[in-house]
Amino acid sequence: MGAAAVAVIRLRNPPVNALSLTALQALEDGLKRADADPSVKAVMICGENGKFSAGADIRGFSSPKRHGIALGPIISLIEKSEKPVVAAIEGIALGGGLEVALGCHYRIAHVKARMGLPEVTIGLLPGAQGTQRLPRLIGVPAALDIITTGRHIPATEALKLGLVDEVVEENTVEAAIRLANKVIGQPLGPRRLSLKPVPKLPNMEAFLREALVKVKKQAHGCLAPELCFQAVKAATEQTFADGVRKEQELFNILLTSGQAQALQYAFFAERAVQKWTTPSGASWKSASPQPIHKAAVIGLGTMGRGIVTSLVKANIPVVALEQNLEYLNMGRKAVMLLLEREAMKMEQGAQTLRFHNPARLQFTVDFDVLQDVDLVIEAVFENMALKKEIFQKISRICKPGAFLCTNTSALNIDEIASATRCPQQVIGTHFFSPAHVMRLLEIIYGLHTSATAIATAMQLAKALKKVGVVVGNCFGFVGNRMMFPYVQQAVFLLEEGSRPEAIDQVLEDFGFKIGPFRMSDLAGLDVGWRSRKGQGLTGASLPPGTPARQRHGHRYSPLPDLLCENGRFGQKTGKGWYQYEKAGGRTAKPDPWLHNFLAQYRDTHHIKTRFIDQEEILERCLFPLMNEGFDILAEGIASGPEHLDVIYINGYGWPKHRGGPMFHASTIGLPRVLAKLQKYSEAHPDVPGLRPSAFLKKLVAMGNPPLKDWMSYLSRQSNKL
Ligand code: 3H9
Repeated sequence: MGAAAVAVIRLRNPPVNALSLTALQALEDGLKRADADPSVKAVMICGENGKFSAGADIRGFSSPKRHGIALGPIISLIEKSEKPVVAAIEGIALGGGLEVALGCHYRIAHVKARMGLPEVTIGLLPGAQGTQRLPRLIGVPAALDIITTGRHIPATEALKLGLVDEVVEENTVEAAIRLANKVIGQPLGPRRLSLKPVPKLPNMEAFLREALVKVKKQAHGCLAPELCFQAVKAATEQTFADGVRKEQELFNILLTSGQAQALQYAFFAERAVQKWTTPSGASWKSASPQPIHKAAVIGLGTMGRGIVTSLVKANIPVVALEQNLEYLNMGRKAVMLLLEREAMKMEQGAQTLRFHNPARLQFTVDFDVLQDVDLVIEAVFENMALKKEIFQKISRICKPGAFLCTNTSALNIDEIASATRCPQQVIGTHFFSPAHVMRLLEIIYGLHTSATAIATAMQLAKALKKVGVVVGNCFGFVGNRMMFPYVQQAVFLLEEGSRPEAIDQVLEDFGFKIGPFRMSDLAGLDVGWRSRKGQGLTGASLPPGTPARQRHGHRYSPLPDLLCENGRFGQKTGKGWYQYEKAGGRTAKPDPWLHNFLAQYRDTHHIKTRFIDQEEILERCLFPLMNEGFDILAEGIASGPEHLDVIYINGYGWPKHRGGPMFHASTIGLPRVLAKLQKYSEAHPDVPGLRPSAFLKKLVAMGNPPLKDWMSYLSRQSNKL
């Protein structure tokens, strides 16, 4: 605390000044001392290290000695102070941090500061009176938006909304002290938000009704947004004190809902995967990334276009290369369109100029232009021979030390690297479509990939505002490998009597943004068909006499192949597992043709149709996906269950409030997952994906340990070998 008329209280708990029990205690002590000291005429609260505060300590919510709830009374204490209290917001003021600032009588923010109430994203609501103060300060529509989305508000927007009183470009703390000195002696009543009425709207009821519909629609089964809504609604109907009681009641429901645990697990999982390691001992600790001053993308199909857009948005100069002028011009047009759309979404429309700067985005058909780039991302279609040809070429042309990345969803990184003179520079970077939107980047190291290449790819992910997850090299890597048995089961369920719309509905009710059949129609059935033809599972290379529903002694469903033979490729042809209004249409409608086709198919193959209930649909689809995950962990393809979960949440539309497939398995309980897999496997002995993983069995035998301990059982096992 300073000796002058203005007492300074500095929140200090590195790295983000989270409001731990100790930090809260220090805040309370500081306030009481300032109050008791007659020489103190005003108080200024700021954060250490250029950050106000990231809010309550999230780890505290899962500890048995939960303390977060104590923040509310401290904020009341701030507001009740007879001496003016000014918040100096630098860096971030999030969650409980912003709630502290809302308790202050004045708020000054640095122009680069960001504010928000992101509790909803970790399954909670602002539980320190924020749902009652914010609507009083900025009105119900803006408060509802901030609280139900959790988005971060830049200081300039905060000023427009009236969330802060002033924005400064220079020293925020000094400006706050100046303001504190200025307001000494002025009446504080009008500055106490709890005493203000919530600004009225002419049509409040109708507004709230519509807002609720919107909030529910976007929640996909997540509870927190709706309860955030209820808390704000309470502010419009009740006194401040009653509203606070309602807020606490709703907060406690969320805290014990299970969804908050899942979302908080996902928050920490996303951070844990940044600390990557490989079985050979390479790790984030010892490896340093190389700077990427210039990158190149080869192939301007759907993936390449998205990747170029992503690089330009990250302000990395890019060379975009195609095999001929016709494809180049098509690619250029598409990229420009994407960039214009992105520029419109961004704050400053002027960004467009930067996108069009030819020195930063160059289109070419000349491989020699790649001589000076630091990193190349090859994004041609999935064909090993073509990829090898390209890698051989670029390893000759690019400067030594350039990183050679391949965007593949399944192909062997080592085989691609074998075509080069520098396999240590080769790495897989699996983007997800649309690549400028989807957050996941699966980063695949091969046998020879250097630790520097991995660190550089991780750094690239960060620059592109994506989550990089480092995984080993196997067919389909982590994401698609776990997806195969899921999709396979969905099709088997159709054979046995279900319908695409029934299966999609169950998985969408579970929380997936889109069910497997709608997804397949969107992605195009022809993609998998081409791959299966390549693998000799269907088409001309299938040996004569192969049974229709069996391959290599295992159950196989030819249904997707038959749909393709009928020209049903999904949305692009207007027909797939569903029918659409036209080719390229997006509204899926159940198709009587398909139902009829399925009935005939079952007759032909003497399959007795049976009713399949929701529980079986869910378990048959999800349990084999998790089962594959246990195999992946046992093989060392990923270094922990968090990796699989981060991949599924960010790349496959897995509902975040269910924490990811491995977290979900842990909440169901591994003994139950195992028992169900055993049951289904006995009923379908010809389906290897249903056979329980040895690692899953081991974990059950070891007494179903918590997820954070799973990997220790694996290392003990391998140590013994
Ligand atoms: C709340 O406030 C409830 C209230 O309403 C009151 C209820 C009564 N707690 O992300 P980073 C750690 S709920 C504990 O890598 P960045 C993080 O794990 C809270 N730890 O950096 C990491 O640790 P490590 C509402 C936290 O610069 C390190 O700090 N607030 C917390 O990319 C650095 O983090 C939120 O939801 C925390 N609150 O991003 C804000 N925050 O180094 C959550 C961070 O060991 N936080 N850590 O891996 C964020 O959104 C980002 O961390 C932030 C910084 C934007 C702050």
